[in-house]
Amino acid sequence: MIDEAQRPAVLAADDRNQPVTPDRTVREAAFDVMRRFGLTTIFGNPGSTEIPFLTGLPPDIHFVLGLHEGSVVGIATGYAAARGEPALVNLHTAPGLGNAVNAIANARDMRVPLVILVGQQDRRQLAYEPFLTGRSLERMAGEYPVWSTLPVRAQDVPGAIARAYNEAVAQRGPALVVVPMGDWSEPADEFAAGYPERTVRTETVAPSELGDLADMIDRASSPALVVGRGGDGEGGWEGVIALAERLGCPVWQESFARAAGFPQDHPQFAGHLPWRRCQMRDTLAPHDLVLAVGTNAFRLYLFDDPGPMVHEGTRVAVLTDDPGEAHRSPCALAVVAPLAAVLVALVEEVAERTGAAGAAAGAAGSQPLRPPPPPVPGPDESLTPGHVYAALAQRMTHDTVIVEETPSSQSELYQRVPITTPGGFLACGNGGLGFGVAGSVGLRLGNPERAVIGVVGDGSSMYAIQALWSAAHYEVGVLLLVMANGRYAVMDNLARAANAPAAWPAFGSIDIAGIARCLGCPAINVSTYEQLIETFDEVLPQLADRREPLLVEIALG
Ligand SMILES: Cc1ncc(C[n+]2csc(CCOP(=O)(O)OP(=O)(O)O)c2C)c(N)n1
Ligand SMILES: [Mg+2]
Repeated sequence: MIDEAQRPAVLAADDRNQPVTPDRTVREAAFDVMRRFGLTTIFGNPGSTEIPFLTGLPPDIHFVLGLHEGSVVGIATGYAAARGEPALVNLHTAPGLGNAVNAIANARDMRVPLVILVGQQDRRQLAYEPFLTGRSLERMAGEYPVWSTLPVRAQDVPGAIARAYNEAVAQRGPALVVVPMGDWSEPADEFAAGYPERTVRTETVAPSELGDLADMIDRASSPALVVGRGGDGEGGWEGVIALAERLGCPVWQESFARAAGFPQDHPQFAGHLPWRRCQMRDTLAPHDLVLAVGTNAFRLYLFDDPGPMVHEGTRVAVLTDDPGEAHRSPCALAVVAPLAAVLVALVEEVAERTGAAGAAAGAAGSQPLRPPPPPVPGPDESLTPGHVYAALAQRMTHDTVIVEETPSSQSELYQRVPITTPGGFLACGNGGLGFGVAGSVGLRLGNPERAVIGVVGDGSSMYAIQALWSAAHYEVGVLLLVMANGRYAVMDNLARAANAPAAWPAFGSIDIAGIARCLGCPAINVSTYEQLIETFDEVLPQLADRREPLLVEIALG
């Protein structure tokens, strides 16, 4: 595949064989790299070390302000996920990068590509450690960036940005370039760090490479699939559907889903795999082969059991585009390959199962998944998450994107709101709260045609609440449903399970709709079933066309 982002923006003036004008600066050369790679929107929060870069921007370079760096990177992550290509972030030396580290970690675990420029003091006085010096900024985010550099000299900055783009694409994650502030005004050097004019990334798979996996599948009497992040997207869905239907087998979504890998209204969809090992083992026990597609085998959470993830009679294979996912999976066979292509090839290689075997395998997954809607609450009864999700599922449009960050009612959301289109679900990758609000804003910004609903806990909403200002300012028509139970319910549940009183109080009095309004974001409070239905009926049909955000704070019992 040729990187499409690199095609249209190839400028004759930037041809590397052309002589550069002598007064061209590093900054101008960097802008040309940004144009070439489609990085013309900068998500950032500025400081004095960014003045030389961010003042007097050319008209084709746009800036999106976030009021905290966690929000900046969260918005950029949503934007990049919506567009399927890297987004550009600019952060302010140690304070900015420090505030952004968890969001960077999350982008890495969501496998979303970002190019992150981090400001730094001027090289000419760094030895004196002046105010705002960042120490080893290229290492501050630890192992989370997929690639990180402080260019050897100013003239290498444009090439480093190109390299960061390519590393972010190839390794699917955030790549980081530290840029000392004086570098931008240095003269460019056309023979400094270079990069390929175009990059071809092979996306093909030879059927002969799939013989062992196809044999394993054909020899299995009752195979099953567990799908993850990597299967999301048109190609992935088509491939997984074709494979599942050829095998007539059940398909589970991995636990703590980051993205949906299979249509959740498909008759072979079996639900979300439990994360507890004993439940995982028992769930998968009827299957002599489980193939993890687009994820590792398997995503765990708290350590609850020292035993294996599957019973002795269940073999495991992994098919993923991420070498790390393959290499950490205890399995009989791992295949690392571009997912859409490998699925097309694999479907051709495995025998079609018809009749009893296929039907039986399919039936194993077809337990009743969707509970009936809860009864309408009486006049003195409070709303529950079930009311909200049942009403939402009945009314949201088919291709709505749901962003989930609602810890105590996550499983109820999974049960009641089936995801039926590729790209229709996103959640944070590393368990860190904050992506819910910021990511929803970025997703909608990156795909203004598609309805985006962030379903977030009231506690969760506070971790990146400033993103609402960006949504209002940049006219981002995202809907946020805040599940307001006045506390960290999931933490309270864990404390109860530990049989000990929680150290943390409830926070019932936070007026989240009020905070939203203070940030310029329209907001309403809902506390009755009638208000809920009225709001949904008014807002949901028009959601894809909205040009301003809306936060709905839903009071729950
Ligand atoms: C950045 C960050 N800090 C703390 C946590 C730990 N944590 C996980 S869930 C949770 C509470 C979430 O509360 P809320 O959003 O209100 O959801 P509820 O449990 O009430 O449904 C906390 C604090 C985390 N995951 N991420
Ligand atoms: Mg809560």
